[in-house]
Amino acid sequence: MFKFFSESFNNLKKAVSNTAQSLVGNVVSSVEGETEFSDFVLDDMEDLLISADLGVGYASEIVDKLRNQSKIKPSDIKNYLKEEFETVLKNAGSTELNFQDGNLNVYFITGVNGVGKTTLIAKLAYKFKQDGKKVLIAAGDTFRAAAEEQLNIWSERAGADIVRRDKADAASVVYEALQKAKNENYDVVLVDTAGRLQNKFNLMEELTKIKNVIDKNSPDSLRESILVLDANTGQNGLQQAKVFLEAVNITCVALTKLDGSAKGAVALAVAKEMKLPVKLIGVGEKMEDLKSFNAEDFINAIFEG
Ligand SMILES: Nc1nc2c(ncn2[C@@H]2O[C@H](COP(=O)(O)OP(=O)(O)OP(=O)(O)O)[C@@H](O)[C@H]2O)c(=O)[nH]1
Ligand SMILES: [Mg+2]
Repeated sequence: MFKFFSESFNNLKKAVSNTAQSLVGNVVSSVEGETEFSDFVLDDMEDLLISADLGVGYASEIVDKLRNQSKIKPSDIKNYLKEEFETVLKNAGSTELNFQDGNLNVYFITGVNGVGKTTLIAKLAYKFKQDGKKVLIAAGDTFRAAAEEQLNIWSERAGADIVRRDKADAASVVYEALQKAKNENYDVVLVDTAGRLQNKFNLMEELTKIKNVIDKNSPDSLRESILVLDANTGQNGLQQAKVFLEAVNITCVALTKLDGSAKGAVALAVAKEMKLPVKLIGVGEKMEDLKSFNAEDFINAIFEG
C-alpha cells in the first residue's frame, strides 16, 4: 500500500453528510417506528433507497429480503443496513491503491468529460511527490485545447514532470512517456486521457489504443486502471462504468466531488453491480483534497449520528 494515503480523514463525516441523510437518515426515520415490514413500509423504503441513488436492482433486492423474513424487525433497520453495506463493500475487494516500491507504477485514468480526471492526476502527483517519488505525467488528452495547459500548471504546482505534444496522437504521447520513465527511473507515471472525442466510439478506440501501448511497452507496470466517476451523477455513473469496463479493464474507481453530494451511495452501487472497489475519493478542488477510501470509515461516517 502507498502509505501516504492511509492518513485518517476527519472531514469524511462532513463530506458524506448529505449522503448519510439521503441513504440512512431518511430510510431509518421512515421505517424505525413501524411495528412490521408491511408492503406499504417496504414500498416507501424502496423509493427512498432508489432516490438515494443506490440503484433500482439493489434497492429492490434489499427490500425483498426484508419482505420474506420475520426475524428482523423495523427497529433493527439501521444495523441491518449497516451490515448489508459492509458486506457489499468487502466483497468488492481491497480498497488500497496498488503500488510497488522499486518498480515503475503506471496509473491509467479514464472517465467521461468533466468528472475530475485531470484534477485527480494533479492530486495524485502531489501525494506521490510529497512521499518523495519521481513522478511523470503523460498528457494523453490531446483533444481538448486547454487540457495540456491545465496539466502543465498542475504539474508545476505538484513538482512533477510532464510529457506533452500539441495535437499529437494520444497513444504516442503515452508511448514517449513510458520510454522516458523507464530510461530515467521514474517511480510513477500518471496517464491523463480525454473525456470526450468526436463520439463515444472514437473515445473508446483511443482509450483501448493507449491501454495496449501500456500493456505492450511496460507489461508489468500497469498498477491501476482507474475509472473516475463524479459522485453527483449517481446512477448515470454506473452506466458509464459499464462502457469503460468493457474497453479498458477498469481495476478500481475514484469517486470525485463527494463533498456535498447526496449520491455517495453510488460507491455501494459500484461495489454491488460492478464488483469494483472505490479506492480514492475527491472531497474538494484543492491538491490536498484527495483521500483514500476506507470502507469502514465510510460506513461509520454515514451511519453515525
Ligand atoms: N468540489 C469538487 N470539485 C472537483 C473535484 N474534483 C474535480 N473537481 C472540479 O471539477 C471540474 C472538472 O475537473 P477536471 O479535472 O478538469 O475534469 P476532467 O475529467 O479532466 O474533464 P475533461 O478533461 O474535460 O474530460 C473542475 O472545476 C474541478 O475543480 C472534487 O473532488 N470536488
Ligand atoms: Mg481533463
